[in-house]
Amino acid sequence: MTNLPEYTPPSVWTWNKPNGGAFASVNRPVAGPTHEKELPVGRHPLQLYSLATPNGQKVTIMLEELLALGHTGAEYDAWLIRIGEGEQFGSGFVEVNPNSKIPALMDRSGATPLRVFESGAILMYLAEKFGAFLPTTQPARAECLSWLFWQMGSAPYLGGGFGHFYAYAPVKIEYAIDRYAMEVKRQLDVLDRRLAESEYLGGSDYTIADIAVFPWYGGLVKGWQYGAAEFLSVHEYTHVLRWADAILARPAVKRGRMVNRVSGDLSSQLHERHDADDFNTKTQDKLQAQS
Ligand SMILES: N[C@@H](CCC(=O)N[C@@H](CS)C(=O)NCC(=O)O)C(=O)O
Repeated sequence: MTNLPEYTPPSVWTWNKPNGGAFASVNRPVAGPTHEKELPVGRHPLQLYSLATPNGQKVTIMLEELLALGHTGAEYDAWLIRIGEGEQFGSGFVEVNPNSKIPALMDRSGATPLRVFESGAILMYLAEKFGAFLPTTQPARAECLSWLFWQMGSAPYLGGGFGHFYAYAPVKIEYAIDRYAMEVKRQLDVLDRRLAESEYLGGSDYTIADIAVFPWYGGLVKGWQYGAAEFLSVHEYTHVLRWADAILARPAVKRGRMVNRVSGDLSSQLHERHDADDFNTKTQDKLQAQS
């Protein structure tokens, strides 16, 4: 081990300097809003405030899947929250998610608007509301929820651990990258063994467990995350790749991945989604050609 930085923690931590990390300008050690800003409200029953990160994609994929099944009550407005610019700290957003992280959902279909935050809670809420993508009988329900909650507990090691230290930290720390690369490879092996014996994570049916895990671990094996495909030898996880390709072939998944996307090919970026036809007319390539 050669490159451990020298640091002796003081007896009490204080926040006195920007740390140089990729998100230093928005990270703070306190919660709550930084500024007054009401959230926009569109015409549909569901109002989503999000960005097409893996956590954001889970919800847009789910909503597009529900619409594809014919659940018109799942029509939604997807508003863009630019987390790099601190929009998650606006007062309106904090009222929907006191944790100031995307995705956040308001269901305005009832007499009283209802908020849901945390992507796993949003997936469960929508699955129960529409009776889809979550088995109602055991043992399938328990298996589906086990993998859903596996994702919620595991992905922070991938994003906040591996991704942060491999791609975003201002210094490459061998100890941190080793620790999280080992854990992420172990997680990929967990998934690979499960998907060797089962078509989908919950069993023979596609469920919210797959919808939650795909944007993170499917994205990793497809080489979309952190430029780390070669470093993590993702080609070894053949069953995860087979599963990721099957999910990616779903039209609703293709649409869900485009919503609130602000990077990549212009034709894949639908900054806001207010109507099913927006996929044909409001992607950035089309909007820029008109202006
Ligand atoms: N456990 C949360 C995690 C949400 C999360 O970490 N969102 C990130 C984007 S992927 C975010 O909003 N970050 C902004 C910030 O940390 O200030 C969930 O699954 O909804």
